[in-house]
Amino acid sequence: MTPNSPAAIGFLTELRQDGGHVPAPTFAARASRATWHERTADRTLHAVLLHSGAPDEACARARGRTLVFAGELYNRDELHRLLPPGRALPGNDAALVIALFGVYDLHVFRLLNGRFAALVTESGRAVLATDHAGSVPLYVSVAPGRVLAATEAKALRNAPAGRPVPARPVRGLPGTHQVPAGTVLDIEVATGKCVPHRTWAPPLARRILPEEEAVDAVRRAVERAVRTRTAGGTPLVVLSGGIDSSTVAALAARRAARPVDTVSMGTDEADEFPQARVVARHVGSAHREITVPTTELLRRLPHTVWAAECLDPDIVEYLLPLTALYVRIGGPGRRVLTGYGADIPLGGMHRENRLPRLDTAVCHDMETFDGLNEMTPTLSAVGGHWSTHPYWDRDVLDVLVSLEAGLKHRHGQDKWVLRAAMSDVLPHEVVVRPKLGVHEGSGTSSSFSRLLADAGAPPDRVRQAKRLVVREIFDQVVVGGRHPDDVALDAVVELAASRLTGAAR
Ligand code: IOT
Ligand code: MG
Ligand code: MG
Repeated sequence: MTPNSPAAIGFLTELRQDGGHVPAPTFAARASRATWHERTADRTLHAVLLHSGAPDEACARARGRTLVFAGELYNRDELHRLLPPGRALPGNDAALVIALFGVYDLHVFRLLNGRFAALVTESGRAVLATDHAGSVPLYVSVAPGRVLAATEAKALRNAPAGRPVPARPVRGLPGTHQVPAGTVLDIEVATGKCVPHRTWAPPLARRILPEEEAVDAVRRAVERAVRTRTAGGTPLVVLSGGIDSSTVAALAARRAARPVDTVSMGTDEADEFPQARVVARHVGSAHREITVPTTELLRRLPHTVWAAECLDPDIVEYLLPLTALYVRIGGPGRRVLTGYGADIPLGGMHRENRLPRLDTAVCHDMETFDGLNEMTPTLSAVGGHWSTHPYWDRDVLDVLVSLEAGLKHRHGQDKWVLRAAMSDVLPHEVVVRPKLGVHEGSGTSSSFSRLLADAGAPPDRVRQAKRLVVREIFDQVVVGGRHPDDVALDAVVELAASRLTGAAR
């Protein structure tokens, strides 16, 4: 396994009682592929692994059980302590999980802090699991005697229609469902009967802490999340110069023997280059600036929807500049750290200083993130890179969500607790810099709006037009399996605009 990415970053698995074979899958993630085939008395397991050089390390067998594991763990040390004393420590995450499955059965997934999707199979049974945040999306199609699962919905587009399961249906793919975040599905293969178990839920209660204790808890949790994500290899931090990504860059730089790498994207219309430069200089990173022309940025819309399999136009606007950046990084596969997701538990998007509204926003966002796929590793994998998000580490998220709102907005500042935690690490101007969303700092929202306005979308219906564009692209690249380079974006935009003009009349 390279320190830059986990053994596998995605998979398709087909488990059957009667042989059969996997329909050749389509994936957006760019990685080497390996197939894995296993036949036992009562089943066949066929897997296609998206891997980074050592596919065998993504599969493990023990006591008649097989595990296929895409992603990585961030609490290995804690998990090692659960193994019987004297036992040799498992050499990889798959071996560790299967060893603990032997002890805890499906409850092992309550113990993991990680970024993963997994399948465990044993006689008559398939167990599918997502991490707490569903950050590696997992889709499933179940019929009696057959369970198909994949980390991209489009990989299941040729699956025979499956039966309903207690999970979210995927638009346009009958019988394909997305396994919820923080969930294990325990499936009886013969009947297709499927029982869900929640392994994580966002905290609903709020903790009252003295300022210092809260600041200290946040600092320690984020530090640990950055440390467990940067073991080996030089990380590359996607840096805007805002408090979230600057924190990640600074903490990564503090523990690294060599300077870390940072990269900042902008367009010909807008950038945050001066802000990012201040941070890069301060942390001593090898820094790069990448300017993406707006025409190229907008051309990446189909790639964004292809990678994230997301239907939400706001989320697509956040992910579009990042996708454009990931495909431009080039070179060998990198381990990318982001500050993505910090604004969700801290209420950073809401520019809201009234505490009830702030907590309402946090509750809403923590109830609705599932299925948006904004954390998916496929986004960076279209450029051949592995990405990971320290703020959505399970322990960081538990700390951040549960702080009472008055610690998130305090002394007239948003995200106060995080800013205070960084006050002795980052320059003052960075600590107090007001929030700017990636969709604003890159001019993405405005250029996407202009694209629709130019096509004739009524000014008050631009958001609806964006929704239609995203939906149409989804239907082409996910449901239809088309490559994003083959999407006629102009035609899609015109169609969306004309539908709304027609409706307005
Ligand atoms: P923002 O917080 O500005 O950016 C998210 C991350 O993207 C940053 O931490 C940084 O790592 C990277 N990034 C941003 N701008 C640049 C840039 N110019 N160059 C390089 N890297 C950059 C939207 C937002 O405001 O992004 N994301 C929010 C909210 C998500 C809402 N989701 C939800 N409600 N389910 C976030 O929390 O990240
Ligand atoms: Mg942010
Ligand atoms: Mg920002």
